[in-house]
Amino acid sequence: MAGQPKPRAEGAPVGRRAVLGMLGAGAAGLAAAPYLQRGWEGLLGAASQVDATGLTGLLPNPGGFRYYSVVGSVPRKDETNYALTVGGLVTKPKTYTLSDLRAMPQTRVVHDVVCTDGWRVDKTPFDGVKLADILDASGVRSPGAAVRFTCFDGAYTESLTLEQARRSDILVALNMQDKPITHEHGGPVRLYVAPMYFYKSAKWLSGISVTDKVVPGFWEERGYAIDGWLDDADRHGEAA
Ligand SMILES: Nc1nc2c(c(=O)[nH]1)N[C@H]1C(S)=C(S)[C@@H](COP(=O)(O)O)O[C@H]1N2
Ligand SMILES: [Mo]
Repeated sequence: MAGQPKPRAEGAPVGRRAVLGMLGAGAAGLAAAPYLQRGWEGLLGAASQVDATGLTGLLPNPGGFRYYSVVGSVPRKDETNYALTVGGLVTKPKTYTLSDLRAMPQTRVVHDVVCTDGWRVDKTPFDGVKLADILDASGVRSPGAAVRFTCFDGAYTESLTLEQARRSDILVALNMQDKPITHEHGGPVRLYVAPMYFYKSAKWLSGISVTDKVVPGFWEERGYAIDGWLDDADRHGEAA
């Protein structure tokens, strides 16, 4: 004879098994939604976006980052196949491999990472090549006034004015927290725009194109501000 399921007392703590079940169901429910499909970070990325309990924050998720992607899967790139193309309104279009970028002078920027969703990671070190150096190497030509970034996820885009792009706290970043940027964080190469909200920092960077005016990026076409300045940013100077 089948026993009656026992009603759970109101306010009783949700068991560990139930929490794991919810996380599993949440991740499975995201099958058609944007998330990364591989690895622990990918699973956390998926779970954290459907987790109303906040309990994914208790799983080992070092440093408090959330993992975002607007597409379901992104090709992996490494030293054998990574390429960054620089073109548009420049005199010398160029393509950089990962080792080309590693051989250039490296700059370190330490700043707080802040997402518009409300999470932040204070004093995060990034290292890489100054975007300004890459623009100088290709020579911006008239009427170049803005920079557009594309990503090898095939969907995300970002943009900056040329004046912003020449700041010394904006990097074509290779390292984050003193380690090569992982695939989940947009590696091997992502943009890091220290004085602005993290949505400006395009992951999986594949292209830099100088344009005559600012072309709104992925989120900016969906309502985000084109200028993503953080509250403490010195808008005309350098790193705050
Ligand atoms: N290609 C790409 N870049 C992106 C995004 C994205 O979905 N795709 N999300 C942006 C947003 S909103 C944030 S907060 C950060 C998240 O970076 P993380 O996944 O390394 O934490 O990446 C930004 N760059
Ligand atoms: Mo974000």
